[in-house]
Amino acid sequence: MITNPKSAFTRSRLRNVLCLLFFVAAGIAVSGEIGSSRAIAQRPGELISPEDDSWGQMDISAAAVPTPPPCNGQLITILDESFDDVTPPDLPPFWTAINGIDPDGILWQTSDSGLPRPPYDTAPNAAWVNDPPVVSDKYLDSPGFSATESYYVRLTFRHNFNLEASSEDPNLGFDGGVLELSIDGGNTFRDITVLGSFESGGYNRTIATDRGSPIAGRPAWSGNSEGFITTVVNLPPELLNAVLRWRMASDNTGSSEGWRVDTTNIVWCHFSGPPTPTPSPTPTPEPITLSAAGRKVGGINTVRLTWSGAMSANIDVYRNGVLIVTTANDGSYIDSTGDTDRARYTYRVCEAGTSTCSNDTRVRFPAVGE
Ligand SMILES: [Ca+2]
Ligand SMILES: [Ca+2]
Repeated sequence: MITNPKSAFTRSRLRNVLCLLFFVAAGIAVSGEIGSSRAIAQRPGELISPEDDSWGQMDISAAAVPTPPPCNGQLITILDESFDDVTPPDLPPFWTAINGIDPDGILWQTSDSGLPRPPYDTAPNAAWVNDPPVVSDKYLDSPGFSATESYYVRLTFRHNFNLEASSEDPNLGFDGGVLELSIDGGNTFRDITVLGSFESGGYNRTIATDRGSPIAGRPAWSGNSEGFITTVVNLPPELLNAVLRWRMASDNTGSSEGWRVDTTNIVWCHFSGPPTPTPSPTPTPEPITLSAAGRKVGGINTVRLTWSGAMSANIDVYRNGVLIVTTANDGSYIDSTGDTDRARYTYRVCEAGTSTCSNDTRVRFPAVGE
């Protein structure tokens, strides 16, 4: 069991150092000089046998990460942790467990057995914390990370929770988990929904306000997920010294099995060169369609024109190739030709002053009695 929570001062100073190391390691990994920024945890004097090396399993787990959105730039992985290279209860390097309220000395830790089942998403371990029958507030903090000049920063993780909740009200939780984000190196945290947003797998209940929970009244994961589920989070596109916190808070009575987190992954789509604008479809101009109907009005050949599709304010009306009027583009015009004899007319309308025109439409007036 990990005990002896570090003092805030030591933790803060340590985090700054570790953040720097993490960035350096991540940068090397990105540049391709080494294959991964992961390190196998090793206690002093402890040897790690080849059988304990689970690189193959890690590759499998990486394939399980949901496909990120298309990246019109350089896709960089800045966090990829499945907790499988350590011996429970140790956490991987740069991960921190802290109890804000600590009734039992049990911190977030890695686990390979027990409840809730299954014990991991990728074998053999997941991070886990208990759900005690008293008020507690337990934090699992990620390594620090940064992203800048990004199209998006996306977190995915898998988790399995069974935390005490109302059996009568499916929207009410008693003990719950929330995800928080710090953008100041771990000094202050806010709920992820304040700074980012859930793409999928977000909170499912609201924590009761009358049972002493440190997260009373907040949306949270609570109840029974019945196995591992996937949560996808859109993080802010600009992040400096960011830290994620999985926070389990329990109230003053009743317990359950706890919360497991596994297969955490953050990818960052970085600008590389000038952004290529998304090609927008070339607008297809709607054709101007014209129809015409003729009748005698007081013996005069009169034609009603109707059209659609013109985009201009005014319309030029041509009869037999001659501009007879420029009129409002209100969709219709009545042409009193002044003729009384048999006649044929060919009409066309155009957007005023342009050659963007309709089809030709013909109207025939027969001779009287014809
Ligand atoms: Ca795992
Ligand atoms: Ca409880």
